[in-house]
Amino acid sequence: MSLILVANRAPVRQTASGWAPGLGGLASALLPVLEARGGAWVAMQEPDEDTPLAQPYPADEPAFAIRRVPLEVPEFEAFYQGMANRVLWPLAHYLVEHVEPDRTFRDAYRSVNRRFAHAALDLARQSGGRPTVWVQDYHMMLVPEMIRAGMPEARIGFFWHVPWPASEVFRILPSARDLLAGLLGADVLGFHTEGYAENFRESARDLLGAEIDGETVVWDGRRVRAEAHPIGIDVDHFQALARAPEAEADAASLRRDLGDVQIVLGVDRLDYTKGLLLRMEAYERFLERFPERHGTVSLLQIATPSRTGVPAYDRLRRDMDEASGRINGRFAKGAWAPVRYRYQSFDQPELAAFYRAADVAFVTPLRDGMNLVAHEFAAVSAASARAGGRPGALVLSELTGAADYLDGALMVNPYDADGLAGSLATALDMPEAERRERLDRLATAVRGLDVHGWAERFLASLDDDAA
Ligand code: GDG
Repeated sequence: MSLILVANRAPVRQTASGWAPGLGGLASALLPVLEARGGAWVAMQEPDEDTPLAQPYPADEPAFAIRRVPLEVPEFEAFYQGMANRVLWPLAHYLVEHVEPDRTFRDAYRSVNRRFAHAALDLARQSGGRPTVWVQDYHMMLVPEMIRAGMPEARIGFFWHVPWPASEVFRILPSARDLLAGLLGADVLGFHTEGYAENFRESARDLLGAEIDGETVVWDGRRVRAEAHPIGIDVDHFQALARAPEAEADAASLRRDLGDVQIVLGVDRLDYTKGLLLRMEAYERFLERFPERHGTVSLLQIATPSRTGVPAYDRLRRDMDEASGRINGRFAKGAWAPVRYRYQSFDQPELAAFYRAADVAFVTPLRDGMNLVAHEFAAVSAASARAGGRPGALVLSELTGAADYLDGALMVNPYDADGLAGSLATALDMPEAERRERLDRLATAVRGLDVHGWAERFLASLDDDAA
């Protein structure tokens, strides 16, 4: 059975030696599925992007096709930077002060969603039989209903990668009802946690008057299941990176560079949902409260550039420069820098070396659908500890999806700067036996959520539903 995927981004990237799989979890989860089943992936083409509109992949022995939907500058700005990044993203994360509803955004969102739906329908008609279409994330909320209208017999799945907020928050959106109706064109809707699925069902009940029957939303004569399907990482891939000799050498040289300190690590896209400023404040509080620790610990914060050109992101970049400069200005002494802040991206082997070198991963988003950095750290640190490396400890925000699953982490409230400072001290002092015991539990949890199982389980549920 062939599969048509619809997602904002394509699963491949251009490298010096040709096309290669994308680096994200979505690409690594879904490429093997598409390679096995055949089909197509529909993605956007940004205005300045020079990629083929139709691309068989891989070029030598094509298993599926990539189809791009080209966007003009005004469309890209209103649909992607506007509706997706300035309305839906902050709303899903309860950061209502960042939500900027705008009629132009809403119109562009509908027309771009329609173009994606048309591309998917075109491919579905060519494929013959009863196609399965799997739509991804908050950029594409109207696509399920549009595909259903063009092809009522299609099997349609949708996966929502961010939190689904409480119904009372979702209803703030002027287009809330239209967006819900758009999603309810699907047969199965997947979320990272049962809590998000429940919030979705309540939104459908409160705003559309839908009936709820267990996990099923009954509306407009159709039954739509809203289920938890937690995503994970490609565990074998990360553990292989962890055990590579380069990771060991890079981790050792990083430790030498930072001096004889314990390393607290943050790895995030530079995004206001990740709790970076409050994390810096908490770390400052920690340095105030525990002067005896000066010179013994450094916070290595990697912030990957993201959504540049959106004002809130540009502002956060300036605020983070200011916060890291302030803390170093207050506390640095001799060769010791309390904060090592790097605003840049790294490749995955380099990230694995950071995870391996870290004594504590400080993962404190204000909200996060899942948070894969926590999974990656746990997988790498556990593999490295088994191979004789130092076991790390995970401090994790209880407002992430990952907190539902990652038994073994120290849970924190990311808004509580004093609590964060105290938990950081506890994590740094944690005896080795406890670190190992917690890492074992974390590694088991992360293995159980491996991303390949995620895709298989979701598609199996969709097949069952529409059988
Ligand atoms: C969304 C949801 C949900 C980061 N810096 C670099 C780099 N990364 C990679 C990490 C990780 C990924 O980016 C980030 O994933 P997260 O899950 O932590 O966060 P979002 O990007 O916000 O993802 C989230 C996810 O979708 C999946 O459903 O978990 O809640 O917000 O894989 O390693 N990768 C490379 N260089 C970097 O500098 N190569």
